[in-house]
Amino acid sequence: MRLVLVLGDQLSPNLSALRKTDKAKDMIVMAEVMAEASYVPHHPKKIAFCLTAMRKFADQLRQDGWQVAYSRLDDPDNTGSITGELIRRAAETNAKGVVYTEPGEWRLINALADMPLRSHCLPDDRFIASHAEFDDWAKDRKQLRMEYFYRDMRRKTGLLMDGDKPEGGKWNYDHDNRKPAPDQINYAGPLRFPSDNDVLDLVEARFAQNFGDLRPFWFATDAAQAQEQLTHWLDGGLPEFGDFQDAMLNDHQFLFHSLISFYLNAGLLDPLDVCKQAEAAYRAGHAPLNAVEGFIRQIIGWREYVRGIYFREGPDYTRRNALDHDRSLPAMYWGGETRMNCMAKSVGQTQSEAYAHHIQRLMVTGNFALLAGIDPGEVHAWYLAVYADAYEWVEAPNVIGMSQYADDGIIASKPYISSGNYIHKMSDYCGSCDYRVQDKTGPDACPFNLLYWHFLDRHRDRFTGNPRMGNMYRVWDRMDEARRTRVLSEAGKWLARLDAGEVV
Ligand code: FAD
Ligand code: DLZ
Ligand code: SF4
Repeated sequence: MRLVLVLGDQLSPNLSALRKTDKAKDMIVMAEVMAEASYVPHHPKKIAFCLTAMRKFADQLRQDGWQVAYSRLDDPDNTGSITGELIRRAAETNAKGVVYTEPGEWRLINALADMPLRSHCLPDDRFIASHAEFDDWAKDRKQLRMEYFYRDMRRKTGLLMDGDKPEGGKWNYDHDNRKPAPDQINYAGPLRFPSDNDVLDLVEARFAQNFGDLRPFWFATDAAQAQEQLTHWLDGGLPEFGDFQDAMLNDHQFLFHSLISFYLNAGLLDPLDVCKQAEAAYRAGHAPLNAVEGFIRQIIGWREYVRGIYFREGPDYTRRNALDHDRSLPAMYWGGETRMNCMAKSVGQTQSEAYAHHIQRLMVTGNFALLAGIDPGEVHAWYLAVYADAYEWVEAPNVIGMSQYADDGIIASKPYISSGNYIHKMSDYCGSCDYRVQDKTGPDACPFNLLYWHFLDRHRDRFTGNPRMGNMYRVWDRMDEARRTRVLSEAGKWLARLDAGEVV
């Protein structure tokens, strides 16, 4: 008899470890453990989601005829870690060894490899590209641009292909996207599902100090519910997803986003199947090509690409800090007061929902951290904790690479920075902010306006030769010297007030 480990983000009936073992002989081990629930202070909704979905999946496996040894977080014999639970179960059953599917974090990959039990690690093949395929694509390339990888994934899957040509003649329709928010939103947002109150009580008792609201809990927690959410969104959200993908509104947290990343990453939805359903909506004339191509690109392009980078770059990736940023993460990231409405709104919905959409993560909280020079390791730990879809394989490349440029440009060809103008264009945040987005200097100047130039000035040596940034430096250099001095001095003073813990 062998043990078969199933982790909290491996809740897929077609998991390689389940395919390669025998329900008549082998025994599944699933374990709620403090080590996983506390390696960062996860948002309570994230913990509740994971534990509820694990319990339901264990029930489903039992119904399918598997023997499941399931440890609950409050079981008195619980050793507190995945490896501890495997060792305990092996001693109880005399198992010959452990079979598992590769975890999504180096931390756990290394812990399992060091375990004093015979073990067999199988590839996680719930992705379109294997590690070998990605590495093969990446080798000998000077730049690892997602767009080219994505085209290969389109060819490989046949999604939105017209023979060997891209559907509609172009690979990428982003040009038609990125519109500011519409006046009216005719999509009600994600479905809300009933919660497991035993799990909520457990999480409340143990993780009351963690940042984030546990209740109301509304996530899907099994594959059928996740599919319900997907169908609901394909019907109501997909048609306008492309147009308004980058928009942000005070009163609409979800806009036209799919809210399926939690479910995809936990294994409740299969990425290829999701994309096929989106393509079918396009072929049936229900959704336009720019929306469907944009959505499919996020999944078979970005999602696969960041995974490839995480595994290719190795365990030290999360410690990179190419720009030597060392400011501590300000209290406003943990709900502390701020006069910046865009930050307050993005952090506020993170606190209530364990969710913010891509542009809030990239161009508000991420942009601010980069401009203010916050330690990328602290930024990474924050994102890993507060979002219910965060596992290191997908979170770290997005934060360390795309958002903080801490990997020195492996993912981003230039830093994702902007002044307040971009946020103003894409949202209605500035209208209800204490700062004035039009003001470039002065007591009410938008901090993004000041910090944008401060960032460019302090990293001049590194970025001045970047062809995509030449324009920014030319604009800066054309300003008269007195103005430049004033901007830098006000930015420095603003940062000093931030460091002093003032409400800024
Ligand atoms: P939609 O906007 O509806 O997009 C559809 C799907 O595309 C998502 O569900 C997701 O699976 C995929 N996707 C889109 N963009 C990306 C991307 N850049 N990388 C990987 N997949 C993508 N995504 C996570 O799943 N986990 C994270 O921890 C995470 N951290 C992020 C941190 C930063 C700084 C940034 C900029 C992005 C991060 N993302 C992360 C990517 C993206 O923000 C989320 O996938 C998306 O907001 C999830 O919401 P949704 O399901 O409504 O997505
Ligand atoms: C995120 C998470 C949490 C909160 N709790 C558990 C748990 O108790 N047991 C478990 O098996 N997995 C949990 N997870 C998911 C793991 O952290 C995840 O499998 C690894 O980080 C690898 O991606
Ligand atoms: Fe954010 Fe500046 Fe707009 Fe205020 S004015 S919401 S700080 S971009």
